[in-house]
Amino acid sequence: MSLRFGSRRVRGRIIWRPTACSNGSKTSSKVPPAWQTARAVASTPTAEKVLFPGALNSEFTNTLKFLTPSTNKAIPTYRVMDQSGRVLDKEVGVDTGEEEALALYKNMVCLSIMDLLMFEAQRQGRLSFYMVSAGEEGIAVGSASALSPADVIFCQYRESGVYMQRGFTLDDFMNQLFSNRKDAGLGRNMPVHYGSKKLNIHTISSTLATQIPHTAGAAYALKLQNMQQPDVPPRIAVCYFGEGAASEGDFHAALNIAATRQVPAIFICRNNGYAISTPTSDQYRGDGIASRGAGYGIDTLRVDGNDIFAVRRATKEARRLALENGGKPVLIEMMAYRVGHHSTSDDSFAYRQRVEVEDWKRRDNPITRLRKWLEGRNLWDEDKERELRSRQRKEILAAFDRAEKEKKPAIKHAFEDVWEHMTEEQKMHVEELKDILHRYPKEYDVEQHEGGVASLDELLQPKR
Ligand SMILES: Cc1ncc(C[n+]2csc(CCOP(=O)(O)OP(=O)(O)O)c2C)c(N)n1
Ligand SMILES: [Mg+2]
Repeated sequence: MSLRFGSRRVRGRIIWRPTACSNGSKTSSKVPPAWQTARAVASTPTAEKVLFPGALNSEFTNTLKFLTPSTNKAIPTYRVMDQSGRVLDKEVGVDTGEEEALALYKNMVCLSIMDLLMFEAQRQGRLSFYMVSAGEEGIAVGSASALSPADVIFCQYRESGVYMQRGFTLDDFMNQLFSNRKDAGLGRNMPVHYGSKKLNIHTISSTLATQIPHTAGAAYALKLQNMQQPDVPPRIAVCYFGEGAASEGDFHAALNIAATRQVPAIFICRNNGYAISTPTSDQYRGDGIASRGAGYGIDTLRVDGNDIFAVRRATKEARRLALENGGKPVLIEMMAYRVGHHSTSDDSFAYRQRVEVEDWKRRDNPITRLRKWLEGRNLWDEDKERELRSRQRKEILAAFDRAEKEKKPAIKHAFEDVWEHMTEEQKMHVEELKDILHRYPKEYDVEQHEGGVASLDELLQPKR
């Protein structure tokens, strides 16, 4: 059912309001939400509530009592199955078919094997950098499986499972990790900073939290597009970020504007307990990131990130809410301990005990939890597991070899796609680079780059 939007002009501003549903029923009889009426209210002398635009429906009280959040009960964590893979509410069950559950399981296993192999490859000096998602595979794979391929996604960096679930191939991963000529970014980004126009996933940026306001902006654009194209299925924007990134100002600005503009967006926070070496106890004093949603007037849920069925159902429901009445933002905090090091540049045992990590690994894991569920239905066994792992390993290593053998991108790409035409200053830089490469041939192996040094000459030729 799609909503059509009409508009009326109020004091020079256009206010969008729903006129009629496609099934013909009027929606204008509904009581408008408080934020729509806020600018008109005023307090009367006999009022029992503060009818002030800044604090709607606040009752007067003669009790002097500060809010003390530390005494509140913590926000609950939504689960569908327990640690043994048993479904908690048999009547509600899991809204995932057996084939689909098997596909999700295989993707999580593939991701975890790719992570292990790439981490090792970095240690061997064959890759410059890598980041694993160990323990957080269920969040990425599960949430991505609940979205529409047309939805627009912004990731942080620990969400390779989102790419995998959307169809990013092993070759796509490896070409980016090796920065070879087939890398869509032409070698201009660090490894793991994937992007895919085809899959509607924006390229990852190292600068923490910048993706959060980008999502709010994209969701606003989608809101307008959804209004203008009522016959096209509406889309949402989805943002992934860590609880550490939520300490940046960008997070607060983004959630606030998303709420005031009522944009169709899901903000998925992966709370894994650490921002590199900083534990959550040093990051905030409130009840996680979920408690902040209420402050912005945003529908919020906390979810067990080790439970892929809970992740999927929460994301599906969030998507439905995000498109309700023309759009609104939703915040989901997904809890899953970071069992791996932050990145290959980090040794987490310098700031946390080995036993802490081992405890978490033993306690819970999204892959073993789904495996238990599958085994409970005779859909999986040790032989299938061995066969899957051996096949995935071979496929990953084959893609790795192919990517490692590919030529590097042409050197000229380092200067392109910034200005439409080369600037005089850029031309000077190109000449300087050519000179250095010619003077120190033993220092720079330019032949591994497509076209060698000659590709730089193309930049200096006048464009026809
Ligand atoms: C603006 C900015 N500040 C600092 C950093 C360095 N940095 C990279 S990742 C990271 C921690 C982020 O933690 P979190 O958001 O919880 O994600 P996680 O790594 O736990 O998945 C920091 C501080 C950065 N990349 N950008
Ligand atoms: Mg974190």
